[in-house]
Amino acid sequence: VAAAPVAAVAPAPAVAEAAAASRLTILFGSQTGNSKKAAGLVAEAARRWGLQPQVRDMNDYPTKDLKTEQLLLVVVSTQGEGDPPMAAEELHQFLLSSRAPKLPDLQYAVLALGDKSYLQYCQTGFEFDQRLAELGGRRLVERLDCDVTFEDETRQWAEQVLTRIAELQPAPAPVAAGVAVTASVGTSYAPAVAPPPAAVEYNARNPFAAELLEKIQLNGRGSTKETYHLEFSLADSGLTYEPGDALLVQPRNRPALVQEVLQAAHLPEAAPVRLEAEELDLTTALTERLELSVLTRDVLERYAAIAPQHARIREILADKPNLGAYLYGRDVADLLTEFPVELSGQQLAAVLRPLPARAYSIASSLAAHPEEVHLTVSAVRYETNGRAKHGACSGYQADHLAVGEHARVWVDRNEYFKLPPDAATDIIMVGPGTGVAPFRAFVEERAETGATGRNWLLFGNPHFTTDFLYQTEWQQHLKRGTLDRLDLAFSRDQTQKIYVQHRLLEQSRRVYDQLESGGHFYVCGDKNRMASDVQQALLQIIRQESGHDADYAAEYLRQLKKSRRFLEDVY
Ligand code: 2AM
Repeated sequence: VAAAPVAAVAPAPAVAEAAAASRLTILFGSQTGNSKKAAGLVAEAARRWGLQPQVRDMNDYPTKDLKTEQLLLVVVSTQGEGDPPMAAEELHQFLLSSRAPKLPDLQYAVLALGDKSYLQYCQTGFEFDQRLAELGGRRLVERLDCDVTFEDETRQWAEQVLTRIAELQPAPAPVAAGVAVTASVGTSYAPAVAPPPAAVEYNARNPFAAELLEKIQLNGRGSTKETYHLEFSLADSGLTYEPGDALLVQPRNRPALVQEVLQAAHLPEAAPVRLEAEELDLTTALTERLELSVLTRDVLERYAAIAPQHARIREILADKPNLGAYLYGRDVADLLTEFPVELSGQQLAAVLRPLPARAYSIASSLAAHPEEVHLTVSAVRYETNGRAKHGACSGYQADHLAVGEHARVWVDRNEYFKLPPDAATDIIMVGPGTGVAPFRAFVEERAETGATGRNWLLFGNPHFTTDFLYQTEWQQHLKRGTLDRLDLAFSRDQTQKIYVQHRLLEQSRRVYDQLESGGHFYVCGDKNRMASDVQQALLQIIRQESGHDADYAAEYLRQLKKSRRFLEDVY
């Protein structure tokens, strides 16, 4: 696509001078690439305003550069319950420490990406925003907290920021159009061209209807786990992906839950509602469009506003330390039952949040399965408040989506969780439970492309007999030499728990040797316990095998992360 011509305006000399003094930096901290993408959108807007922003990755940003910034736009996501992305860890830590410099000359704004289903939604962006102000920085505009769909909001926010930046600069003398502009800030006062039309792609507004070709229960009878292997067709979509990417699946709420919500709200199925200028009946809205199976703080806040008689809701919201515990395991039907109010279908729809798609690490390689995408999905089921609960999207795929039916999907690139660029590089893959999914894709891809690097997988699950996911495939890869080593940790096959990190520690020397010779190390799966335990094991291995102390090991791991040889896809 050719770049549209920019009707640029040359700066008046005085302005050009002022402008040359101020640089615009867009600094992003990204885990999967979304913040990088958002930073790119902001940069694109800035260029349309005639600016030449520097787009920089926090991962490679020397902390000493902070002092030199004058106009800084921070774009950062939050991982899980309030953690910065790996690439932002160092800058974040530095900024929050007492070593951080005063920043009296800084003007800044923060764009925070997050996921509203977590309580600590956009926490990292919040912390950057607070701390930059504490250090003397002045906010250009209020921080924007974006949920998983961020593109439109990001573009709007960028316009707001750029308008503000333009206001801060003295007005230029009007000059003839057509002159190329190379100065930075304050040289142009309106977007020169309209945003280019986005390339045709599948996304939340334009999902691809993928036919389910196959659904197989991977666990044996009597297992505590319920894991499905799903194969979707991408035929005629043009959709592509790489190992390490994720597939977004748009769930539908289960009919039983929709009925429970309707009953708890005393509303008729056909009550009319408007959602984004669209007329729907309430049943359709509750099934297709609105989140029912998890309760989030924003929903509780809006509900409190229409239920003033329930002072208890306001107490719950005010009790910050216990809010998470209250929300956990509750759904919209629980809320409506616990705090009944009289409301219309439209009011209910306005209280609820949009039903977001869920991301699954892709379990297949396109090279091995042309025009298909495979997932490994664990059905989430539990009981709280005396009611059976089901994960919205895992339940949809496990119980409702039948072979031959279509699910709405699109691909979410994970820019960093990728195979090494050099096919000769050794890889260690730690993937217990459904964390094994992307490694099936990795090994398939490497087998198809004839990569020569060694592939080592560490897998764990409760029991060998019922939970050895993709057992025959791994055995075939071992036989063919496309898998060099497979270490298994069946945690409950003996009285003492054995986990993947124990297997790593048993192979301490081998792990260290592979890292020393340039190998990559991947972890996928449970974030809260497994991933941190695996990191601890790795630190112990580095200490033990190098003969150095804990500081050395920490620095070694830090360097692995910086060079993106230690990579996580954890949830
Ligand atoms: P457990 O449930 O028997 O404790 C996939 O869920 C596998 O990861 C299971 O075998 C589970 O063991 C295991 N697991 C649980 N906690 C873990 C941890 N902290 N580190 C590594 N594996 C863990």
